[in-house]
Amino acid sequence: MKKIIALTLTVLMAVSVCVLAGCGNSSDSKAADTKTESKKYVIYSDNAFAPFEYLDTKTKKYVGVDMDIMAAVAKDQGINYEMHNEGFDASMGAVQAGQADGMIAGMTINDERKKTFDFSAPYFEDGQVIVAKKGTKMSDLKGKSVAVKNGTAGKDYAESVKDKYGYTINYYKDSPSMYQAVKTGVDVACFEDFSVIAYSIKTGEVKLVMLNNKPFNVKGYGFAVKKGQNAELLEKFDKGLKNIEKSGELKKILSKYGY
Ligand code: ASN
Repeated sequence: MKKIIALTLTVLMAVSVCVLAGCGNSSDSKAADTKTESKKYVIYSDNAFAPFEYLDTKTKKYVGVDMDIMAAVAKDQGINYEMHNEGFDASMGAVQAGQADGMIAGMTINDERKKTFDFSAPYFEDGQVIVAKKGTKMSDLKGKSVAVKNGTAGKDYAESVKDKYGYTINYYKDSPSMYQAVKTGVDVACFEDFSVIAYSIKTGEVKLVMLNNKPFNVKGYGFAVKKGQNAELLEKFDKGLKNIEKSGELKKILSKYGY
């Protein structure tokens, strides 16, 4: 009996070591496999951030400005890649953990992020706005809670002016969860990138209004890799971006989504 227990324990330990070490064909090993010539880069993105990346319910594929830019740059530079739309905070985590080689997710380039990421040249500019139900005033935020999305520039901004407006903060994993919290009255307002909420308001997807029409903290959006890693990929992205800017393709992509 003792022997059986010992054997079972040995097998279980071997299995868990294998799981921890990523034996077999785990996708984690893909990003680490940098040596091969035809390397397939693993790129992460947000999953509900229209018009930059969102699920096309008809084709069941992720579409949007970022998806098109990545495809166009990859075509121009011969970059072999696979896209994982896992959410914004998850993308930043995957890049930092080395599970992803890069991310394109309407990502705001700022000094804080430059400590841990290297960015491409900017391909778009945007800042944040406060979004609430029609009729809400800024003074209504006092003593209430607001919604932010984990890891975002909107979250950072909300935290920085929290005391000025006197609200508490609830954290959500994606933009639709934030909007829902505001619609149902769990939170009085949320913080979102101007172009993104403007797009969803225009399409009728979100029936909320902006409390400020001029976005705060307007900055560029860039493609990102982990600081000091994947310099070759970043260089290719920048070259490709320049080429699609010159050829007019970037303009075409942006105008396809209303810009
Ligand atoms: N602009 C947002 C940020 O950089 C990106 C996002 O929410 N997908 O924080």
